[in-house]
Amino acid sequence: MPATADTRITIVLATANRDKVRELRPLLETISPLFNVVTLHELGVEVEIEETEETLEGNALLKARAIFALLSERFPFMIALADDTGLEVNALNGAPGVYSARFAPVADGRTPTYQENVLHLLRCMKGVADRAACFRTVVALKGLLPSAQGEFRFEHTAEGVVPGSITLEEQGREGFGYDPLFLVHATGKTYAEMSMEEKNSLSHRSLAVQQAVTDLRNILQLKQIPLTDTNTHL
Ligand code: ITT
Repeated sequence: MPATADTRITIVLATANRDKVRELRPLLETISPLFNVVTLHELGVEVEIEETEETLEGNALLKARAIFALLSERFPFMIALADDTGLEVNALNGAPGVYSARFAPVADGRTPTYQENVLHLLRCMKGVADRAACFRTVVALKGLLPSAQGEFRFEHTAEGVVPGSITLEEQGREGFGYDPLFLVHATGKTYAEMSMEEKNSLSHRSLAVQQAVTDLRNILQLKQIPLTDTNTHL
Protein backbone atom coordinates (compact mmCIF):
# COMPACT_ATOMS: atom_id res chain seq x y z
CA MET A 1 0.00 0.00 0.00
CA PRO A 2 1.61 3.31 -1.00
CA ALA A 3 1.98 5.99 1.64
CA THR A 4 -0.16 9.05 1.14
CA ALA A 5 0.18 12.45 2.78
CA ASP A 6 -2.86 11.95 5.01
CA THR A 7 -1.99 8.41 6.10
CA ARG A 8 -2.16 8.12 9.86
CA ILE A 9 0.08 5.64 11.61
CA THR A 10 -1.98 2.80 13.01
CA ILE A 11 -0.86 1.88 16.51
CA VAL A 12 -2.32 -1.35 17.82
CA LEU A 13 -2.28 -1.54 21.61
CA ALA A 14 -0.93 -5.02 22.30
CA THR A 15 -2.60 -5.47 25.66
CA ALA A 16 -5.60 -7.37 26.97
CA ASN A 17 -5.72 -5.15 30.05
CA ARG A 18 -8.53 -2.60 29.58
CA ASP A 19 -7.27 -0.42 32.44
CA LYS A 20 -3.99 0.01 30.60
CA VAL A 21 -5.87 0.78 27.36
CA ARG A 22 -7.83 3.52 29.18
CA GLU A 23 -4.54 5.23 30.03
CA LEU A 24 -2.57 4.48 26.86
CA ARG A 25 -5.10 5.75 24.32
CA PRO A 26 -5.34 9.35 25.60
CA LEU A 27 -1.58 9.39 26.17
CA LEU A 28 -0.87 8.58 22.52
CA GLU A 29 -3.66 10.72 21.12
CA THR A 30 -2.38 13.70 23.12
CA ILE A 31 1.15 13.25 21.81
CA SER A 32 -0.06 13.17 18.20
CA PRO A 33 -3.56 13.45 16.72
CA LEU A 34 -2.20 11.59 13.72
CA PHE A 35 -1.90 8.30 15.54
CA ASN A 36 -4.78 5.99 14.74
CA VAL A 37 -4.95 4.08 18.00
CA VAL A 38 -6.81 0.77 17.90
CA THR A 39 -7.29 -1.87 20.54
CA LEU A 40 -7.37 -5.66 20.32
CA HIS A 41 -10.94 -5.52 21.60
CA GLU A 42 -11.99 -3.19 18.76
CA LEU A 43 -10.35 -5.56 16.27
CA GLY A 44 -12.20 -8.53 17.73
CA VAL A 45 -8.89 -10.15 18.68
CA GLU A 46 -8.91 -12.27 21.80
CA VAL A 47 -5.51 -13.69 22.51
CA GLU A 48 -3.71 -14.87 25.61
CA ILE A 49 0.02 -14.19 25.33
CA GLU A 50 2.00 -16.08 27.94
CA GLU A 51 4.64 -13.84 29.51
CA THR A 52 7.54 -16.29 29.60
CA GLU A 53 10.47 -13.85 29.87
CA GLU A 54 12.14 -12.83 33.12
CA THR A 55 12.39 -9.10 32.40
CA LEU A 56 9.89 -6.36 31.64
CA GLU A 57 11.75 -5.63 28.43
CA GLY A 58 11.63 -9.27 27.34
CA ASN A 59 7.91 -9.56 27.99
CA ALA A 60 7.09 -6.22 26.36
CA LEU A 61 8.95 -7.28 23.21
CA LEU A 62 7.33 -10.71 23.28
CA LYS A 63 3.85 -9.13 23.36
CA ALA A 64 4.62 -6.52 20.66
CA ARG A 65 6.09 -9.20 18.36
CA ALA A 66 3.16 -11.56 18.85
CA ILE A 67 0.53 -8.91 18.03
CA PHE A 68 2.56 -7.56 15.11
CA ALA A 69 2.79 -11.07 13.63
CA LEU A 70 -0.92 -11.64 14.16
CA LEU A 71 -2.05 -8.39 12.50
CA SER A 72 0.60 -7.45 9.96
CA GLU A 73 -1.43 -8.88 7.06
CA ARG A 74 -4.47 -6.87 8.14
CA PHE A 75 -2.47 -3.62 8.46
CA PRO A 76 0.41 -3.41 5.94
CA PHE A 77 1.88 -0.45 7.81
CA MET A 78 1.44 -0.37 11.55
CA ILE A 79 3.10 -0.34 14.95
CA ALA A 80 2.29 -2.82 17.70
CA LEU A 81 2.80 -1.17 21.08
CA ALA A 82 3.10 -3.34 24.19
CA ASP A 83 3.57 -2.26 27.80
CA ASP A 84 4.99 -4.44 30.55
CA THR A 85 4.86 -2.94 34.01
CA GLY A 86 6.12 -3.93 37.42
CA LEU A 87 6.06 -2.56 40.96
CA GLU A 88 9.51 -2.94 42.55
CA VAL A 89 9.68 -2.81 46.34
CA ASN A 90 13.10 -2.28 47.95
CA ALA A 91 12.40 -4.27 51.11
CA LEU A 92 11.23 -7.22 48.96
CA ASN A 93 14.39 -7.18 46.82
CA GLY A 94 12.51 -5.74 43.85
CA ALA A 95 9.47 -8.02 44.08
CA PRO A 96 6.81 -8.28 42.77
CA GLY A 97 8.53 -6.70 39.73
CA VAL A 98 8.02 -8.65 36.54
CA TYR A 99 5.63 -10.95 38.44
CA SER A 100 3.32 -8.12 39.57
CA ALA A 101 0.20 -9.61 37.95
CA ARG A 102 0.70 -12.95 39.72
CA PHE A 103 1.97 -11.87 43.13
CA ALA A 104 -0.65 -13.22 45.54
CA PRO A 105 -0.64 -16.99 45.96
CA VAL A 106 -3.93 -18.46 44.71
CA ALA A 107 -4.92 -22.09 44.86
CA ASP A 108 -6.23 -22.88 41.41
CA GLY A 109 -3.58 -21.36 39.13
CA ARG A 110 -5.79 -18.47 38.04
CA THR A 111 -4.48 -14.89 37.88
CA PRO A 112 -5.11 -13.19 41.23
CA THR A 113 -7.44 -10.20 41.33
CA TYR A 114 -6.06 -6.70 41.86
CA GLN A 115 -7.48 -6.79 45.39
CA GLU A 116 -5.79 -10.09 46.22
CA ASN A 117 -2.43 -8.68 45.06
CA VAL A 118 -2.95 -5.47 47.06
CA LEU A 119 -3.78 -7.37 50.25
CA HIS A 120 -0.82 -9.71 49.75
CA LEU A 121 1.53 -6.75 49.37
CA LEU A 122 0.15 -5.17 52.55
CA ARG A 123 0.74 -8.47 54.39
CA CYS A 124 4.32 -8.71 53.07
CA MET A 125 4.99 -5.13 54.18
CA LYS A 126 3.47 -5.46 57.66
CA GLY A 127 5.90 -3.95 60.17
CA VAL A 128 8.46 -3.12 57.48
CA ALA A 129 10.01 0.32 57.98
CA ASP A 130 11.66 0.76 54.57
CA ARG A 131 8.68 1.35 52.26
CA ALA A 132 10.56 2.69 49.23
CA ALA A 133 9.40 1.37 45.85
CA CYS A 134 9.19 2.32 42.22
CA PHE A 135 6.84 1.65 39.32
CA ARG A 136 8.61 0.71 36.10
CA THR A 137 7.11 0.40 32.60
CA VAL A 138 8.87 -0.82 29.49
CA VAL A 139 7.10 0.04 26.25
CA ALA A 140 8.02 -2.04 23.20
CA LEU A 141 7.34 -0.99 19.62
CA LYS A 142 7.44 -3.38 16.70
CA GLY A 143 6.59 -1.75 13.40
CA LEU A 144 6.64 -1.54 9.67
CA LEU A 145 6.32 1.91 8.11
CA PRO A 146 6.52 3.22 4.54
CA SER A 147 9.86 4.62 3.42
CA ALA A 148 11.51 5.80 0.20
CA GLN A 149 12.94 2.27 -0.15
CA GLY A 150 9.48 0.80 0.20
CA GLU A 151 9.33 -0.09 3.87
CA PHE A 152 11.17 0.24 7.16
CA ARG A 153 11.00 -2.41 9.88
CA PHE A 154 11.99 -1.65 13.44
CA GLU A 155 11.86 -2.77 17.06
CA HIS A 156 12.46 -0.49 19.98
CA THR A 157 11.99 -0.35 23.75
CA ALA A 158 11.79 2.61 26.14
CA GLU A 159 11.47 2.78 29.91
CA GLY A 160 9.68 4.99 32.42
CA VAL A 161 10.29 4.88 36.18
CA VAL A 162 8.57 6.73 39.03
CA PRO A 163 9.92 6.48 42.59
CA GLY A 164 7.55 6.42 45.53
CA SER A 165 6.62 4.39 48.57
CA ILE A 166 4.13 1.80 49.76
CA THR A 167 1.42 3.18 52.03
CA LEU A 168 0.32 1.48 55.26
CA GLU A 169 -3.22 1.04 53.93
CA GLU A 170 -5.19 1.57 50.71
CA GLN A 171 -5.71 5.24 49.82
CA GLY A 172 -8.01 6.36 47.00
CA ARG A 173 -10.45 4.72 44.61
CA GLU A 174 -9.21 5.75 41.15
CA GLY A 175 -6.85 3.82 38.89
CA PHE A 176 -6.26 0.09 39.09
CA GLY A 177 -3.89 -2.60 40.32
CA TYR A 178 -1.52 -1.40 43.02
CA ASP A 179 -2.50 2.28 42.59
CA PRO A 180 -4.11 2.59 46.08
CA LEU A 181 -0.78 1.61 47.70
CA PHE A 182 1.65 3.67 45.62
CA LEU A 183 2.43 7.11 47.06
CA VAL A 184 4.12 9.56 44.70
CA HIS A 185 6.20 11.80 46.97
CA ALA A 186 6.15 14.84 44.69
CA THR A 187 2.35 15.00 44.97
CA GLY A 188 1.73 13.56 48.45
CA LYS A 189 -0.98 11.39 46.86
CA THR A 190 -1.30 7.79 45.77
CA TYR A 191 -2.05 7.15 42.10
CA ALA A 192 -5.53 6.09 43.24
CA GLU A 193 -6.10 9.58 44.68
CA MET A 194 -5.41 11.15 41.27
CA SER A 195 -7.68 11.59 38.27
CA MET A 196 -6.57 9.65 35.19
CA GLU A 197 -5.37 12.95 33.68
CA GLU A 198 -3.17 13.65 36.69
CA LYS A 199 -1.78 10.11 36.77
CA ASN A 200 -1.11 10.33 33.02
CA SER A 201 0.75 13.63 33.49
CA LEU A 202 3.45 11.99 35.61
CA SER A 203 3.16 8.19 35.59
CA HIS A 204 5.71 5.49 34.78
CA ARG A 205 3.53 4.55 31.78
CA SER A 206 3.39 8.10 30.42
CA LEU A 207 7.17 8.57 30.79
CA ALA A 208 7.80 5.33 28.88
CA VAL A 209 5.32 6.22 26.11
CA GLN A 210 6.73 9.73 25.70
CA GLN A 211 10.28 8.36 25.51
CA ALA A 212 9.23 5.70 22.98
CA VAL A 213 7.61 8.29 20.69
CA THR A 214 10.60 10.66 20.94
CA ASP A 215 12.92 7.76 20.11
CA LEU A 216 10.75 6.72 17.17
CA ARG A 217 10.88 10.23 15.72
CA ASN A 218 14.68 10.23 16.06
CA ILE A 219 15.01 6.78 14.50
CA LEU A 220 12.95 7.83 11.49
CA GLN A 221 15.04 10.96 11.02
CA LEU A 222 18.31 9.05 11.43
CA LYS A 223 17.24 6.48 8.85
CA GLN A 224 16.29 9.33 6.54
CA ILE A 225 12.79 8.04 6.20
CA PRO A 226 11.12 10.73 4.11
CA LEU A 227 8.86 12.49 6.51
CA THR A 228 5.30 12.37 5.31
CA ASP A 229 2.80 14.74 6.86
CA THR A 230 2.17 11.91 9.29
CA ASN A 231 5.72 11.47 10.46
CA THR A 232 6.37 15.20 10.65
CA HIS A 233 3.70 15.41 13.31
CA LEU A 234 4.97 12.53 15.41
P1 ITT B 1 -1.06 -7.23 29.43
O1 ITT B 1 0.11 -8.14 29.62
O2 ITT B 1 -2.16 -7.81 28.62
O3 ITT B 1 -0.66 -5.87 28.93
P2 ITT B 1 -1.18 -7.30 32.36
O4 ITT B 1 -2.26 -6.94 33.35
O5 ITT B 1 -0.62 -8.68 32.44
O6 ITT B 1 -1.74 -6.96 30.89
P3 ITT B 1 1.41 -6.21 33.14
O7 ITT B 1 2.01 -7.56 33.15
O8 ITT B 1 2.16 -5.11 32.48
O9 ITT B 1 -0.04 -6.21 32.49
O10 ITT B 1 1.09 -5.68 34.61
C1 ITT B 1 1.26 -6.47 35.74
C2 ITT B 1 0.37 -6.01 36.84
O11 ITT B 1 0.92 -4.82 37.40
C3 ITT B 1 -1.06 -5.64 36.46
O12 ITT B 1 -1.88 -6.76 36.42
C4 ITT B 1 -1.44 -4.69 37.59
O13 ITT B 1 -1.80 -5.42 38.74
C5 ITT B 1 -0.13 -3.99 37.86
N1 ITT B 1 -0.05 -2.71 37.17
C6 ITT B 1 0.38 -2.46 35.90
N2 ITT B 1 0.32 -1.14 35.64
C7 ITT B 1 -0.14 -0.55 36.75
C8 ITT B 1 -0.43 0.78 37.11
O14 ITT B 1 -0.27 1.79 36.26
N3 ITT B 1 -0.89 1.02 38.34
C9 ITT B 1 -1.07 0.04 39.23
N4 ITT B 1 -0.84 -1.25 38.97
C10 ITT B 1 -0.38 -1.55 37.74
